[in-house]
Amino acid sequence: MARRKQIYEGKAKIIYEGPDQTTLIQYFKDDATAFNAQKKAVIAGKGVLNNRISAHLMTRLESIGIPTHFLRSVNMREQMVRKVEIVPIELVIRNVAAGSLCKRFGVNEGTILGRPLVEFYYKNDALGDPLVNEEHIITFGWADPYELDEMVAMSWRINDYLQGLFSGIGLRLVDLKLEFGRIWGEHGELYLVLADEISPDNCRLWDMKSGEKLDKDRFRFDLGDVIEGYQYIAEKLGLVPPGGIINKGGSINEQLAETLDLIENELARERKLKEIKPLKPRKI
Ligand code: ADP
Ligand code: AIR
Ligand code: ASP
Repeated sequence: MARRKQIYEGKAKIIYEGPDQTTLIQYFKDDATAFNAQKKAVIAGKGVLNNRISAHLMTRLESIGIPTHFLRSVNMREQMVRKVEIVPIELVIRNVAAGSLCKRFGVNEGTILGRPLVEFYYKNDALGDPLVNEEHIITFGWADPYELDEMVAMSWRINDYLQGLFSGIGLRLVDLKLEFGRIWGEHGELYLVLADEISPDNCRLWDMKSGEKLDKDRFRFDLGDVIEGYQYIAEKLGLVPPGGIINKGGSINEQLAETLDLIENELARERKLKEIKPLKPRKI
């Protein structure tokens, strides 16, 4: 097989060129980082689970009309996505107080927020992804007002839908981080799509009954059983059989992991991949 060109290596994923100019391959690594990469580890099997979870959630979001970059699963660690120009904003939407919100404002962890709280962070590792507001975003040209409105509207829908989806399987969606990207159509029209990933690396999920944390906070705060938390989420979503695909000690049942991707691709084929609803033309 011809060697693929690596375009970028990030903290959790590697991006390779795709089969054509408009696509990329996202490879999900087992690497985990936290606190702006000050804390690092390898969590065996994390990439496989995040690839599966993100493919599934993106597919579900497409089914309710949210345009995403996801095209199809390739293998247990890789998925084909549309190449986008990433909007350099990390949009965080919170339902329950946790993490940096508690630290910054002295709110008790677990406080239910009266309404989902949207925050923006400037995606810049060197600056530690600082919290910013709409004025910063517009003034510095990271996104225009129209794009910002569209991203916020999409985030509310995504959050509402995922909150319902997770509560149906006994999990509380505490918060999640979203990234969006731009694609230009044949006639120069702009499309905004959900990009990157949705996985326990970038959302918080607590068991509704026990309150147990199941996401990357297990790694951030040394709670132990990190992969077990991710696997539990995948199991609840029906993506891995009971007992999971990752055994104690981190060995992956590779055969099982590969066949699971075939199922996801059947789902992807059912979707009309080209159907992205055009946005209104931008005013220049
Ligand atoms: P980081 O860059 O923060 O270390 P990752 O390791 O997850 O993060 O690397 C994936 C990178 O690819 C991220 O910077 C993300 O913004 C970018 N990305 C995600 N989806 C796409 C896409 N469809 N097209 C182009 N870039 C993307
Ligand atoms: N997040 C933010 N930057 C990187 C990530 N992964 C996610 C966290 C959490 C939410 O955004 O995983 O789900 C809010 O994070 P914090 O640290 O601001 O409370
Ligand atoms: N992924 C980011 C980092 O490596 C933030 C985090 O998840 O805590 O620092």
